[in-house]
Amino acid sequence: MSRPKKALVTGITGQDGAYLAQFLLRKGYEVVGLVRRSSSPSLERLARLGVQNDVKLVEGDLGDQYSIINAVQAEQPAEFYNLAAQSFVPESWKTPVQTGEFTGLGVTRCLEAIRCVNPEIRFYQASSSEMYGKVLEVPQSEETPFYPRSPYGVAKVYGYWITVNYRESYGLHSSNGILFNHESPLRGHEFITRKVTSAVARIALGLQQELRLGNLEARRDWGFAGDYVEAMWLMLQQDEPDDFVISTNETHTVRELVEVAFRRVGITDWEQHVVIDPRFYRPAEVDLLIGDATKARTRLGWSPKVDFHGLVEMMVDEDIAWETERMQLAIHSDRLAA
Ligand code: NDP
Ligand code: GDR
Repeated sequence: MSRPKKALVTGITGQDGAYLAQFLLRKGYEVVGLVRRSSSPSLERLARLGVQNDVKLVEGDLGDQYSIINAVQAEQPAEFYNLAAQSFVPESWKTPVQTGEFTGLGVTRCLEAIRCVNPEIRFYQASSSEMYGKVLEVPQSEETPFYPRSPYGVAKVYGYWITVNYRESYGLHSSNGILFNHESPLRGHEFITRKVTSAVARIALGLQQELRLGNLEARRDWGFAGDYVEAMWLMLQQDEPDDFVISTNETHTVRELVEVAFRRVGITDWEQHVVIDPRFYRPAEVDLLIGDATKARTRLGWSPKVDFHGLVEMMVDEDIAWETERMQLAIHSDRLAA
């Protein structure tokens, strides 16, 4: 019997890492996750998908070349998915150097590890629609020039080109997925979708009164993370490496997101709960992101399954269930303490 394929995944504790681990395990892969040293690594997302005991974790940091070489040398994966990054755009204005270090240079460290240890390992880089920034074309495709608008976007442009460069310089099978925003019940609470759906759940349950937001007119092309990890895998199954836009080809405003989320819990006068707070505006905004994923559809046979309304409603429903469970646990522990 042949040995299962092995994949090394950086960023496995993040949203996409958890969904990709689950996806690869279902395909029969051995999954190894690179995690940075911490007194208690957060395995919460892997646990919520029920796969925390099925992945092997190895220590490593995108800031440390040696640790990545060590992990690749020890594990000898067939595929390497680089999902790790400082991924929150506003944070990148506060920590531009660190963002460049991990989100940008970290990609070179991964590629160098592959080049030194085994150039046959296939590589996926988590590139981003933020590279289009002040968009030069609508919708954005693989041919659209980049114009990043944040230190994060600038670092991702570097990561994109170094991935192309190692493909052209050393013949590596290295591909960029240019992914537009993708969300899920496992999304970090600082990102707009989860910030809205968790607040809506708490407001519906009487646990919170107001929701403070920034620019309601910003537009994004939002998809479901569970759909997008399949596209990552498909890219590495192609004979030739290449770059692909992954998106839903629909755009919605933050205002629509807020309306759909509140409507799900029966609240129509949502303006009563929303406070516009200048703290959540950005120094430079990305206004109109909408992807054209024709190449992925035709060449990879990929298409998204969950639409915008389905996504927002799934997230609100899970946040209601989550908050309800937390309330019940609190009541239960109060009873025990009494
Ligand atoms: P998350 O923010 O949820 O996860 C980021 C992951 O990176 C975490 O596991 C984090 O580990 C890890 N990480 C951060 N810094 C380091 C480091 N120095 N060394 C090792 N690991 C590190 O991101 P997502 O899952 O949403 O996104 C995955 C990737 O896709 C990111 O590169 C992101 O920039 C990119 N992307 C995301 C999109 C989206 O809409 N979600 C769209 C386009 C691109 P820890 O738990 O230790 O913090
Ligand atoms: P983004 O995601 O910057 O697109 O990056 P985010 O959800 O943070 O912002 C989307 C849009 O919502 C507007 N907005 C707010 N955003 C946040 N976070 N908080 C608010 O209160 C708020 N009010 C309005 C923002 O101005 C913005 O226009 C995500 C990350 O996952 C990146 O890593 C990834 O590369 C890109 O998506 C594609």
